[in-house]
Amino acid sequence: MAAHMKTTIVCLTALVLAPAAAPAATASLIPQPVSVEMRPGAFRLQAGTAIVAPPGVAEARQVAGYLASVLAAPTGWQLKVSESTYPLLRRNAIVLGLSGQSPAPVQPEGYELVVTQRGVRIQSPTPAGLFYGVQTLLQLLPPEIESQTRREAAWTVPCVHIVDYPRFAWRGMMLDVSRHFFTKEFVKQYIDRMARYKMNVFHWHLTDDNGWRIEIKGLPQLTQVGAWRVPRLAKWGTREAPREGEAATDGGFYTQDDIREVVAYARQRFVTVVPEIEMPGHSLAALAAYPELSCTGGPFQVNPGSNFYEKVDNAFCPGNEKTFEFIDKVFSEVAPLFPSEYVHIGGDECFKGFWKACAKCQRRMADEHLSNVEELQSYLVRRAEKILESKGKKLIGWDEILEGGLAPNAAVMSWRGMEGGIAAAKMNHQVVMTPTNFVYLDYYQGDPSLEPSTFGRLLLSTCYRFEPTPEGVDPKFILGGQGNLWTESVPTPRHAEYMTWPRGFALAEVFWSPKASRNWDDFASRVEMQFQRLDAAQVNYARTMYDVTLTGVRDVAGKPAVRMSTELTGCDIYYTFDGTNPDSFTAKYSGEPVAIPGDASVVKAIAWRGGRASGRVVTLAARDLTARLERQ
Ligand code: TNX
Repeated sequence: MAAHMKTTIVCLTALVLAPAAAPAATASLIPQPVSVEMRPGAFRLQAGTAIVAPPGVAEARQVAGYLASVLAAPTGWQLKVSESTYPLLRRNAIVLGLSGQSPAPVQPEGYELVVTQRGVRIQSPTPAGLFYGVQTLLQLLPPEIESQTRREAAWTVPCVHIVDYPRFAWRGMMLDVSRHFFTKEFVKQYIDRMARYKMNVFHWHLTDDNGWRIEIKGLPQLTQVGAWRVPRLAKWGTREAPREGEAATDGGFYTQDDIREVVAYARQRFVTVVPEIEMPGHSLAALAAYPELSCTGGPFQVNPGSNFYEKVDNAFCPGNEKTFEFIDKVFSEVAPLFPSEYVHIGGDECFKGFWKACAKCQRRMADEHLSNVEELQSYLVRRAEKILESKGKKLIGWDEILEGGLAPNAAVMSWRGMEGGIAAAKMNHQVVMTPTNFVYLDYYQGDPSLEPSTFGRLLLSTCYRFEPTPEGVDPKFILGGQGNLWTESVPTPRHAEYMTWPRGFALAEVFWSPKASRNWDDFASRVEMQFQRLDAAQVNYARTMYDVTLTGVRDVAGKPAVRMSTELTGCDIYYTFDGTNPDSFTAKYSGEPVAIPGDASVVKAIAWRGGRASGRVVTLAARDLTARLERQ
């Protein structure tokens, strides 16, 4: 690689030494590229700028078309796309080149981007690499480039030489469309946004207790019944169960044409769509449609977010052959819809209590010499693997699939920490790391008193510390990682965006950039620049990194006290205990926990940065803080 790069640099020296105009600007890119060398001057995009694709490669031509269409909305220019071989730069053109034609980094998905005052060149061994080079180029243009409508801006790109390639092959985002349904239009927007940060796997959680979302033509009840539930708004888990005769009006599903449309859209952005069909647990919606596949026989209703777990049977019966006929039918239709080599079968949190009391399950366990219900789940997963393999697919599942013995070729998605992933990798199985404490995008990202109700806690800075490759494991088994957006408490597209960004930025950088280049302060300042882009794109995001976090502690005398912290460095924190709003004239936090005065009913705090209020006032009842303290 090093020698190869040297040749590249020598070849390009003549180009990059274009006459100096302005001093070298800085770039604010996410994910941070492997190497960025800023040069003086800038390239000015104009109505007459040409986009040149290498001849005869449909996917590369399509990348050129993608670039032209993104640029068209904000600039109002329809840049011409042509095919031609240009070994080096062409004046006033953005030239995309596939290597073989000229030097470029050899990593698949890698690219080299050269911007001079004369023109832009992106080269890569693959069309995917060209696409990533295009993303970097877009981020070098002003934020207005993200706008869907015509904007006035100086469309310039600073001169730069970038060499870049990803750290991990699996750079995923998961969206749960069962707990709340999201339209195909939103799903496409979600995929477009993740692709802009060079993520490449969209894990589509299509089925669960609260809705079956994919049309299966041979099993029409799955969507006629399983896609709909009674409408509810209350906090998830506390919702009223369906009333007798109440109409199930809330929900939706994707037709197979919708699925093909989304898959094609993702493919144009080099994103692989991995479908998840949950089994044996988390299957109440399917059982509402086909109750004969359960141990108890039903009838069942699609769950609207009420508390039912362990009280209502929500697992397929592995003692019943009909279950396997069902799985075969579903996969026969699912497999050809998705080009992905993997199909996700879920496998998590299966309550097996009903299996213990089921005669068919007991018979199956005796016949197959299975000594416990975990092995019975493994029996089902192994058969699911065989079915998938007969349709040309590999199986991936949540780490519970390890419990009764791992299916021979299964890949494991580790969510209950990293342990499942470590165990699987040690058995030479492929692993995707998605531990709750680093990647669960449904968790609180700021103080719960300021945020819409959910559970857990995952700060942006914690996401950024995620390290997918554990010590003592051969890295070749770690495919990569993934952010998971579960949607029990995410009812709308705007809120899905709010939960995803900026934590998705942190994960994008963890999955793509060299481990050694991670730098929180630098990342945080790049996040601020990306906010301008999200504003221009009208994508929602959370500004929680500007807020104060309050933690209940005990001071040296054992009295209740409060610790105040911010994720951003360079902040001052101001607070009050008398109910008035804090600002830079009230008490300043020294860094040491402050004792809570005995008669104070409320603590309020705000961070200041650069002479201004940085975020929101956090207000907590003193007794809530003490309660938090008791829980710790
Ligand atoms: C656990 S992660 C689940 C999901 C929930 C999520 C909420 C996993 C495989 N199972 O069903 O939505 O927690 O954070």
